[in-house]
Amino acid sequence: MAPAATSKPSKTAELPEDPAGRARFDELIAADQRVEPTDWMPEAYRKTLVRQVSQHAHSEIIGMQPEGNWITRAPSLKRKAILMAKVQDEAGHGLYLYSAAQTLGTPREQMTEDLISGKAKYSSIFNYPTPTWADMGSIGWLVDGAAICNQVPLCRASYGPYARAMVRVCKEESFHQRQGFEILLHLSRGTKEQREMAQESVNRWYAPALMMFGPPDGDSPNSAQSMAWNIKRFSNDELRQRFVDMLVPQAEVLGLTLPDPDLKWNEERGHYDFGDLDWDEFYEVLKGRGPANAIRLERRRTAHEEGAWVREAAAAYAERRRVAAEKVKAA
Ligand code: FAQ
Repeated sequence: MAPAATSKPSKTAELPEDPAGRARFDELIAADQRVEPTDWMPEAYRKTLVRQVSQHAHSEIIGMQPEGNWITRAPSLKRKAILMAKVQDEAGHGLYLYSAAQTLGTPREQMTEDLISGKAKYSSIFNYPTPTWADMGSIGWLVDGAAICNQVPLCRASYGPYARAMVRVCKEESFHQRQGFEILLHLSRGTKEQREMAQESVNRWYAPALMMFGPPDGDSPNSAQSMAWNIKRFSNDELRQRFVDMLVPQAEVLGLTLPDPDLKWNEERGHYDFGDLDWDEFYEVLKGRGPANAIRLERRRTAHEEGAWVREAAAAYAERRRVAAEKVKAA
């Protein structure tokens, strides 16, 4: 079908090469400075950012579900209030990130459509179920912990709106990680059943949390270019190693075991060695065949449909204000 006569060209359509803009972009990257939305940027840079930032936003939004599942069942009023605040924070992170992605010219509606149609990716970790309260501890300690490791370097990402969003997100994730650690500490110092519940949960979340950093460097098609553009500052394996090194002493404080028989200090490397991960499982989850992929997407679709009236009401209100403001101007 021919496009409607009124349809505007997409803002993301290929921009013509601009030699002066290109030179300025190269200078900014070489000087490790920030690229801003009004700067000329290569289409491939824009596309990479839209890909990463929108996936990141989707992860925050889908990431509300595994914990949202426990809000009505939290073991005390205090725990419930903390969990609600945490889940709301994740919604906020999603919104900052969608806003950052929108500055690259991709409409929010498009990103939402890509998510609910199953076209877009979001973090593999949110396709695992949360059958026990201890999972709230593991998500905070391991999932937010991995998110912080990954995101602190992103505060220095070359694209300004993404980097600035990350600063606030990291502050909040840091609180999230501590509350998860505290839940596990409480359980591990509790009854035998509580200790067992904490250990069983860590056993399930440990390997998927390590996979959050993405495939091994040799199988990571995007890393080299993203690092050359100062979007990523460390490779997937470097960050994974940093995370494992951080977890081991924390697990000792918790009195819990990390489920990896190959985990051992390597004096020569000055790092912990750790066992291979099941990358077949990772790719299955990416293909939509993880334990909770279908449930997560179905829930998101339903929430989107049920929220249609809110979007319509907000748009109608904005239109009313616009008309009123125009009347005042004309008077
Ligand atoms: N899950 O070439 P690479 C959070 C894909 S937020 C799914 O290495 P790249 C907060 C990747 O997209 C967690 N897909 O890719 C929270 C690519 O596919 P594509 C989210 C993955 O971009 C806590 C392909 O594999 N954080 O947890 C994953 O250089 C608690 C090849 O990979 C971010 O998004 C994965 N784990 O590096 C919320 C951080 N890994 O796109 C609620 C920002 C890789 O070519 C509760 N993102 N893939 O089709 C990044 O740092 C990067 O994008 C990586 C992947 C490191 C995730």
